[in-house]
Amino acid sequence: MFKHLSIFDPEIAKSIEQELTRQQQGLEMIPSENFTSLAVLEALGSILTNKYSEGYPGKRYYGGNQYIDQVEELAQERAKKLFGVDHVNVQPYSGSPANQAAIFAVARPGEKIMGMSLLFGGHLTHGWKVNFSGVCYNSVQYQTGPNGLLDYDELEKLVKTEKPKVFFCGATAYPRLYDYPRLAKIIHGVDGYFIADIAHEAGMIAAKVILSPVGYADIITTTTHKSLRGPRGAMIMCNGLPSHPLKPLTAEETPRDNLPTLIDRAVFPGLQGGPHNHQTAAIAVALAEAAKPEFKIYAEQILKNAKALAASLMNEGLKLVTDGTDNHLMIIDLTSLNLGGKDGELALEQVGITVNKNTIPFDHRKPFDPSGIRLGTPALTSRGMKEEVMVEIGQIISLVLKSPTNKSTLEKAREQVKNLTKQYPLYSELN
Ligand code: DSN
Repeated sequence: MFKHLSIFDPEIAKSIEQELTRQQQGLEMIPSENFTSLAVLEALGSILTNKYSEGYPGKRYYGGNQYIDQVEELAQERAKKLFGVDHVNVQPYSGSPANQAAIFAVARPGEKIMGMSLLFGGHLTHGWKVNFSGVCYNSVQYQTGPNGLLDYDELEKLVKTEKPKVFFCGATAYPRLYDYPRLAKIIHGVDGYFIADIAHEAGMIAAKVILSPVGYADIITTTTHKSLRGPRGAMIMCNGLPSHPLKPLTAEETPRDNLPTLIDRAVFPGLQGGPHNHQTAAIAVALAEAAKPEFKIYAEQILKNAKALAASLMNEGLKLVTDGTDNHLMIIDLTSLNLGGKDGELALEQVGITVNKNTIPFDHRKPFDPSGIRLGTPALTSRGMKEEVMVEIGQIISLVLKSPTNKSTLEKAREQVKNLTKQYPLYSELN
């Protein structure tokens, strides 16, 4: 697979080759993972990694950036068109730095931020106590109701009482869609900034198969490597036009009218140094792919597959948090199987199905061995799998979770997984 690497560093080459085989011969069901195209991989592995370019197109602190400017401008323009926003910053190294920059753009350390608790499906960077967002800011966390659903009336009461400067919606483990218009009304009612973190749903939003927060949220953050199917990376989007990103606002310029400038300044020089230009190029390629009609079909199929998988798991008698899904992911509640998430994850891994253990709402177990399993369909859909395969996978998962130590069940399941992966080959060009 590698002409140079296998000679210079056979150990690393071997690990990459082993990981390729693992991806090819298993079912990748972690809902935040996906398989990029070879075009994205080529841009990511390019010589653009060699260049420093602190600043923004046309305003760099280093010489020799004429081609880097072209790349970054293409990425910006493609993202603006795809998501229908006025301004995009494509430089955040990944989702966590993007969220850090989004908060830093509008709130000073010590000010109040609000986000969904990690234990209820929220993200670390939305104010969790050990993360910078919970340590450096005054964080108030919200949670779902006992049924796993957001209770918008309760949320409204909490926002009115707490009056956060920044409110995050978006999660890593919430299987339903968000009511962005209602959230905007609630948060703007207390003059807060509404940040929508669409990392998980970005592909479906880009393809316009689910509601977009554009026009409701003040700031939108996203990673680029989940359902959007690009390289690891992130973007921050908003409306309005930047003045000069590297100069402070004048006394007449209000923050709310200058979000593009504040965001750009928060990313660089606020938090980051030189952008990762190889990553920016790969993001640009992924954005071009996401603008194609085929991508809309892909995004629709992710949702159809998730519905089919959820129905299959429930038909087999498994309990799902919120009893189903509206997006690309679902969480199996293992409580009635008398099985922990850690052992469930391990049993599935043994048969070639990769998922992750996850807390369920009001979980009585510890986060490192919680009561749930989180799984989703973006990566399987990239392999071309459709609803009938999801039904079969749901049956396999159910059998394994019901008999996680039964050797013959596991062997049979491993065979079925192998057969499926042979029918839907992945990255054959790389072998
Ligand atoms: N780690 C990501 C996920 O798995 O959802 C979120 O950042």
